[in-house]
Amino acid sequence: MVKFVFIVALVFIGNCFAYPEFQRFSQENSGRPINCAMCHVNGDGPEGASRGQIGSLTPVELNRLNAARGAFAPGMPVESPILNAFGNNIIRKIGKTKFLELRAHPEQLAEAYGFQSDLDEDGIPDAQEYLDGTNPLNRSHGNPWKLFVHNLNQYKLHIFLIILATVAGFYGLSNLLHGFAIQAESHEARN
Ligand SMILES: [Ca+2]
Repeated sequence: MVKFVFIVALVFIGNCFAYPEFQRFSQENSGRPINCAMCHVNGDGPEGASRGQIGSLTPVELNRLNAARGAFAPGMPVESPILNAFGNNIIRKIGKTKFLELRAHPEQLAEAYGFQSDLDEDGIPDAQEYLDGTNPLNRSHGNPWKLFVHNLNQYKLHIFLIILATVAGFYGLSNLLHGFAIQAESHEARN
């Protein structure tokens, strides 16, 4: 019996409450370890009494939780206190009904959510971060190449100015040295 409980506990450790399908998909698709913090406030999921978990909610927050749980259609105001900005956005955009349907097809969540929203403004859409297994709320967490390209685009004016200043610096220095050489030559010629 103890062994059985232990095995069951092992199976459920790391799963996010009732919807582990999305976590599992993101993890398998990306090869990265995903914890519940991709969509929830608390990295250990919503069950418990810590911050962002059901046991810690005030009556006002419980009302918000119930309202979010009843947001079956897309476009409803959703502010669940156990979900983070990405989690709330998912329910807001596609509605709870569609979300529950997608449990059987977690690979379709990105398409249903759309690729317009980029909550952490790192240039990688939230939906892509779900597929890549990176944190959609952490702008320094993303596919390194995509982050590099985004930063390059964002700072291209700075980079251009640095190159310009460097080239101008070398040009000025070589002209200065050239000027010294002419002066030295004419001084030698006079003597
Ligand atoms: Ca992003």
